[in-house]
Amino acid sequence: MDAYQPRPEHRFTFGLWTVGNIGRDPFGGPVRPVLDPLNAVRHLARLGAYGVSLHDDDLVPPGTGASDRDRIVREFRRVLDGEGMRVPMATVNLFSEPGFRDGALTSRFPSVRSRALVKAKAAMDLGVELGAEIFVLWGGREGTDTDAAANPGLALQRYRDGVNTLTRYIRDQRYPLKIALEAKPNEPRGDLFLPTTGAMLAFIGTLDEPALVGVNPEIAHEKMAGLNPAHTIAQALDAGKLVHVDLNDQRIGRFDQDLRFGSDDIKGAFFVVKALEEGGYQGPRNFDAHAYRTEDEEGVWAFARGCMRTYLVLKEKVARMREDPEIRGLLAAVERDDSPEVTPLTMRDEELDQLVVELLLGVR
Ligand code: GCO
Ligand code: MN
Ligand code: MN
Repeated sequence: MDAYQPRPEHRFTFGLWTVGNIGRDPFGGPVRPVLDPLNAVRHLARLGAYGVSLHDDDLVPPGTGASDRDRIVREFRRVLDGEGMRVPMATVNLFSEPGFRDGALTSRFPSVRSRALVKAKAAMDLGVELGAEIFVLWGGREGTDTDAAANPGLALQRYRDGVNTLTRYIRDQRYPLKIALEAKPNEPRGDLFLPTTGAMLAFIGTLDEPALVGVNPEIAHEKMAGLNPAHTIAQALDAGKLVHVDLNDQRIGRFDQDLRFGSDDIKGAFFVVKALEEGGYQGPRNFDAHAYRTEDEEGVWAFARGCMRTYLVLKEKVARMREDPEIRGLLAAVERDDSPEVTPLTMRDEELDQLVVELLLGVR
């Protein structure tokens, strides 16, 4: 059997919006046809995924009436069950509607804030109906393009009120949900509020129900902010707040590329997998990325296979790093901190790093 064949126990999930990405960008329209969510589920099941994640609008197009909504959800559940697929995470699109263009939960207009809460609650209902236990909140429009008319302090109070209302709803409905806050430094706004996972972790401490709220770090977003995603993951785990993770890749200094996991920075991806696997993370390994705009549907499935395979290859490398006698020896020397010396005499980082590089290059 192929050692890198994904299986449901690996808990790989894909956003419906990822494999369903139609290749639109700010300079060009769609290049791929719309992918039916039912086909996405069937295909991903065949590739060995555990499930899918979704925005409310990915499954139920905006403007759908109540009876059509119920029919769509019923049909989706039937196909999920038939394929043995799960929906561990649901989220809400609070960024596409024109009314959200200057913020949703943080909008200066009470009517927009109420609309955002109504939409978020309906997305929670949908998620719970599909078995989700994680509700991601990504505030794509919660930010500014200019600070001339902005009041970032007030915006944060509104953000807090919004999340507090949603945790109250979770309690009232007795939903088994946890909210996972996802940070991003910018795009689509010039600046987004709470731009890093670290900022989100601090914000959680100010909420009414911190126990119901954790984080969903995205690799690309941390890299956009110039940060080390493996360290972010370690911090979230240390805080007991790593509820979910969005895996992808990103070249520093670019727009939000949402590249196939490990396609750019293999060493960075390796340390991300190491942080997750050795840090005891139990949640879904969610891919939030999309195929290059050059690709047709075949390319989309090649992209999805690639994300999972690379994760499994790197997971094996993590195990090999743990077992490698030479690496172990060097690590043991470095990690011995009972030395009476004030400063250790040798670090051995050059040797150790070269061994890791050779492991990743496949010559060890
Ligand atoms: C992005 C975001 C989104 C969110 C998703 C969940 O592309 O910048 O990461 O993909 O993760 O919308 O709310
Ligand atoms: Mn994301
Ligand atoms: Mn992203």
